[in-house]
Amino acid sequence: MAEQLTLHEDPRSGNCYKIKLTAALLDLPLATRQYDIMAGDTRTPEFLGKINSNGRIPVLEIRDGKNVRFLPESNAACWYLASDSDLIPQERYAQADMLRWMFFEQYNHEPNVATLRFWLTFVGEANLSDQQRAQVMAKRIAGCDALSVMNTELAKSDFLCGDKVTLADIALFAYTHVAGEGGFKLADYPELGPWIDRICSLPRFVPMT
Ligand SMILES: N[C@@H](CCC(=O)N[C@@H](CS)C(=O)NCC(=O)O)C(=O)O
Repeated sequence: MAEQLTLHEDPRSGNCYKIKLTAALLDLPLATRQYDIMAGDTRTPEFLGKINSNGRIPVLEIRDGKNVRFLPESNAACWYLASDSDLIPQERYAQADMLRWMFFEQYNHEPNVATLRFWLTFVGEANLSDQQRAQVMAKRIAGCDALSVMNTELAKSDFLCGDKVTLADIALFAYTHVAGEGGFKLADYPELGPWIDRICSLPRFVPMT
């Protein structure tokens, strides 16, 4: 790629890590610019006006000469980096199946597993608002359901879409391997540990900082 790529990130975020892992596996150079989401760095007028009107990281900055574009949403950024690579299957059904897992990640997994990790590890249980506290049990149940679905499917194949790693695995690995930080017991899902080990063993794998 001729462009220069910069990830606007908070290193504690699994959504940002997905993009760093995708770039690393593909050996793509990726600069980073760091923000502290807990200090409101992504809610400034400058960030909202120029980088992401949705006030969130990750955002992939794609600079091609004078042309600069900002791409928010972790899975869209992973797709951008991985286009034409082996991380996206070419066959029509396989590609749609991979997208199915990426939508599952955003709807069933991340809002539960990642949110509980954020609340318990970074905000702290004692600092939760009453509204957040009231949601913990529902998010725990929904997060366990999502891990259970993955466990069922990973009993059938090494990776989520068959015998090769795809963006589906990267998207779901990001918050699954640190689900313990949200109070989830990974040992309850016996297929997840070996899957995590398979991803950690990939050439050029980088850990989450
Ligand atoms: N669906 C988005 C979620 C982005 C998101 O929730 N980002 C969080 C950090 S992981 C954030 O920037 N929070 C700061 C805020 O909401 O002010 C994605 O996959 O990129």
